[in-house]
Amino acid sequence: MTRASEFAVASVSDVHVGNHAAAGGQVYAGLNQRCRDVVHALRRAVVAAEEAGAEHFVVNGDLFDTHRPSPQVIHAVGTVLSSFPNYVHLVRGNHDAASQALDDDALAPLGLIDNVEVWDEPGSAQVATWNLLFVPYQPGHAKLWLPGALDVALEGRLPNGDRSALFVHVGLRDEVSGGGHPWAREAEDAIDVDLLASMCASRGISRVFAGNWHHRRVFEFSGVRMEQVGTLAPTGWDNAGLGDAFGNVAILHGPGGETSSVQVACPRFIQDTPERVALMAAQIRRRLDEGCPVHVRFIVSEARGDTATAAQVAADLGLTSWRAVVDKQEVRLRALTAASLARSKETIEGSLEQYVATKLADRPPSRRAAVLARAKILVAGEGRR
Ligand SMILES: [Mn+2]
Repeated sequence: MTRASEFAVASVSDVHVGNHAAAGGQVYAGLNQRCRDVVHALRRAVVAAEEAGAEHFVVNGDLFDTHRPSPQVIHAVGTVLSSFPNYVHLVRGNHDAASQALDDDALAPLGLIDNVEVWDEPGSAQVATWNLLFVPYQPGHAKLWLPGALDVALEGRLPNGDRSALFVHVGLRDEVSGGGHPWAREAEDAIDVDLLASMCASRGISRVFAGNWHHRRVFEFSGVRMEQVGTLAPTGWDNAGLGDAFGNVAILHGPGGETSSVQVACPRFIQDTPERVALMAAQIRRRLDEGCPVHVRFIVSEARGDTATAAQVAADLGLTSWRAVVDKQEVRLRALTAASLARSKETIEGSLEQYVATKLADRPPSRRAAVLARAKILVAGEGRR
């Protein structure tokens, strides 16, 4: 692929490298299979960046899943990043950070690598006539702290830098993102895209690449193009799907500011009934062929009698990572029915016994027992009606 660009900046987001327990697979040298798969996705992204001629490779936060990854995990990530021939910028995300203190994060050891810069406070770098602004995660309402952070980042810009691109760890919100859930509307770690656009436009920032929320989205307002880059490696069944929302390497081309996108193979998660998974077979095969590990959780049900179907579909697709779980709805109903049966039986029989014992206190025990037995039959009959 040839491009007319003089330079390029590649960025990825929310890699969440770590030894995730679910579908973790076999551990070797401190990394489980799922962790190795994610490191592999990162390696593909670095190679794609290099092939696109990128001079800078940026991670827009949450490179790691926790602030205390094991030394083996840090080493694996460091090996990949140090293989990039140019500059690497690591913007601190909420998952990377232990506290707001400088160097109190999982990224700090990687900052010791020659070509790697860690941004745990706002700052900038230059490539030709572009200012690259880096703004890490901060707690509190993004709309309150972001303007100040942008101004701090802009303080270091070159006088001849006439255009700016922002790399930040903050969710980009419109009425669709977050599925319109109330939590998304209230989330402090996200900002309304129209508000962000006006903040950027007034500061000469025309391109935004953001981490934090995991589904890729692109917005444009007031000449400001804003990309929620999306997770490079879905973190589990919360990020289920086979589409293009994940595995994205976003590329900014200079000097004009054009953008493009490269998709790399990354782990994929699917959760659905065997019947519906079977309908996705062609798409699943395509992802498997690309090198995506595909993890499937079949939702099976006694009522539908599709437990055997799950095994059949898994075998047909040649899946190596799958399991069947009983439909939560069915489990809940079964549990509720059992609990209410147990409860009503206990309470009704208990109160009958108490009632008979009180009312017939002066009668012989044999008489009380006979009345109680008769009452129980009547109540049970009543219940069966
Ligand atoms: Mn994240």
